[in-house]
Amino acid sequence: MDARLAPLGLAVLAAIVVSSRAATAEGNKSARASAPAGPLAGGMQRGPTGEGTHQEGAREARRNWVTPSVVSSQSPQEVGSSTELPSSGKFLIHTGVEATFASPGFPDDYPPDVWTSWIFQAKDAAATLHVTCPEFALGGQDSLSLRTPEHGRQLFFRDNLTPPAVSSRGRVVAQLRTGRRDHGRFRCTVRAELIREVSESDLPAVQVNDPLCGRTKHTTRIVGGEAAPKNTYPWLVGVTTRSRADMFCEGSIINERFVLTAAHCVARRKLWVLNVQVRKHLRNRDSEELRFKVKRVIKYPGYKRLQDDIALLELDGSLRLLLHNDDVRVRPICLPTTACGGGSGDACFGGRTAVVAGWGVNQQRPKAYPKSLQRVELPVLTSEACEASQPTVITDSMLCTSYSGGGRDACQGDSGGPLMVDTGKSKTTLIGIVSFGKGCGVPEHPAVYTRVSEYYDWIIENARL
Ligand code: 4AZ
Repeated sequence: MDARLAPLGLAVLAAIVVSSRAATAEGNKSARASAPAGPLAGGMQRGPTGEGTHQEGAREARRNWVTPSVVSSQSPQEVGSSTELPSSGKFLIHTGVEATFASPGFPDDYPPDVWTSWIFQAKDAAATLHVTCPEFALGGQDSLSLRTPEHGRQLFFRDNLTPPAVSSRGRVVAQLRTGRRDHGRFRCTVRAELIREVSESDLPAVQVNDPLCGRTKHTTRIVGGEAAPKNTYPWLVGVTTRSRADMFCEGSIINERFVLTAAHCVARRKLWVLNVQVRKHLRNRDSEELRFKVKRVIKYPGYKRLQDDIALLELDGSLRLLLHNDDVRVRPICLPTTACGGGSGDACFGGRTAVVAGWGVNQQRPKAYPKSLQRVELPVLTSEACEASQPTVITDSMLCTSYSGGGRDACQGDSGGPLMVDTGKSKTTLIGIVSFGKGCGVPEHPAVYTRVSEYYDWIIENARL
């Protein structure tokens, strides 16, 4: 059982790059002209506060070695435009700038016995440095090392499967060390970007029938009852109590704050025990699920037993960030905007094939619950066929499905869940809410749903953000 509430803010640390790349041909040209020329140029000056022993210094001088400690003692050069950097040095990279550093002599091979170093720091302490090396062809045992506070020192050799790359909020120290007989070359870029977390107020509200609605990466069409692939119905939620890992009903996300379900699911429940499970696939504990408390239950005013079986659940939290984060596990479903009015027009969906999905029982006796979300494809009856089939009064605000041979149906535990049709352009629309039926899968007893199209105005009025 897992009744912990996931902190929404943490779950959706959407990142937006606010810097822009400032690489211009002009910038490159002028920087190239001003950069010191030749191998190791710019890397040989040793500052007065240079670290290391006198002996070490002599050896470095002899071999043209520029160790990180040598570079560390230098005062940093500001890099304010995209440029090619000298083959050693200490650099402060301005936000939005992408600079290049390469092995001495690049594009020719470096000479033997090289030790050279670069230290990069972002000018803005909040920026992140990204180093990537699109050209990387070292010789023998030669290595490029990249050191960051986050990941320590990483060594890259000739045989590395992927080219060197690191990102860091702190400084990046790069070192090239080569052998006496080896040769090769590399070219890397270093880029400073300001990454900040998006807050909800930066993003537009997600209203009913938002352009995001009803979209799913998977096709929603199926034949026969079966387990639904993960993320097929990202609007589908579990309606449960805070102490349960599974659910007693389903619901559908319709905007950033509201879930549509059946009134009979929540009519006799205490508000403070209700939970909504988002990103759910497994019926029981699912590590990807997010739970929300429910702030308000709005039952349709006319709700009475089987009549007007529809309710809105207002979540105690917003899905806005999750929805804008392009998380394929969370989406609102589209709602039909045209009332059927009891006729047989397109708006009534008679004869259409719809899909119902839920975690309800696969079998009534003995009761067998599925492990994961199930779905089944069912024909929608015309209003006349629906009315004729039921012993109870069927109103224009209800809708029926019935599979001719029986055996396919919504069942106990599927209540509140969505009956959906494909409305083209890879969109899915909620046409019914699982409400009731006599038994399950009995050919003469269709399943009855609340006809969502007849409640559009009430939904819009009550699911206001
Ligand atoms: C139920 O108890 C239920 N066959 C839902 C749908 C149907 C029957 C029962 C329709 O939640």
